[in-house]
Amino acid sequence: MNLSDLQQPAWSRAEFEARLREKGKAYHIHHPMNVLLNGGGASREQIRGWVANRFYYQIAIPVKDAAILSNCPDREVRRSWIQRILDHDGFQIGETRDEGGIEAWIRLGVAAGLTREEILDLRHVVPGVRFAVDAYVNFARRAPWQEAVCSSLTELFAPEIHKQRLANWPQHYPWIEPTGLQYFRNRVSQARRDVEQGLQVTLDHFNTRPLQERALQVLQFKLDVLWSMNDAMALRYGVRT
Ligand code: AHQ
Repeated sequence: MNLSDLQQPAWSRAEFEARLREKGKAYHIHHPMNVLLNGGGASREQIRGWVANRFYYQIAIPVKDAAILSNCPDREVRRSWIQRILDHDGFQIGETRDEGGIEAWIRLGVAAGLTREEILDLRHVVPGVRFAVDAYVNFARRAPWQEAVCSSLTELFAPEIHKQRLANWPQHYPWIEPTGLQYFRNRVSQARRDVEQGLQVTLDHFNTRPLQERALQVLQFKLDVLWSMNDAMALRYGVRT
């Protein structure tokens, strides 16, 4: 950002949203690791390694979202945002029980041939995945809550990646028990709902040109978190990048 940017008028909401969406070009759907996975070329070891490493990201999400809640003084925002923690951790409210996304991810791992124990004890998580995920959680703890909300907008691009898995994995990886893909089915609609709220908060809060430029930087940081996770997994599991 240079001096002239600081004096520029803010982009319209539509222009600002378009620039956020334009960053989808750097989404990890384009990473060679995901291209291999969704193209059907992954080995059992590569699939299992990806699931076991991504588990560390999945268990970090509710911790990250709780950090945002703890920094957010706005009850209306918290009332919606708290749903994300329930989605991942699951809940029992009266007669209504939901196992949650973390449990669904463990079932994905078991469906792919991992044991519950080796998923939960994180033995397969490589340092680069751990550091990228920890950077995301620590960002959410210390950044202004609106910036942490903005960083979740990589999910603008997530429905597509989940739909790709649902479309391609059953034919490419028939050895994965199909019920294991339930997590992806759940996320298509949950991501859409989550992104609606995240986008409105972002478009409302980042309302000057310098703030809008900052929002793009924050989204790029999170895109880099996802990309770095895939770099570390590709290195460990022999995927050429
Ligand atoms: O399963 C994913 C998920 O629950 C979330 C929450 C959200 C956030 O708060 O940052 N991002 C996210 C993502 C999930 N799955 C990833 C994938 O490729 O399966 C995509 C990821 C994202 O786009 O940030």
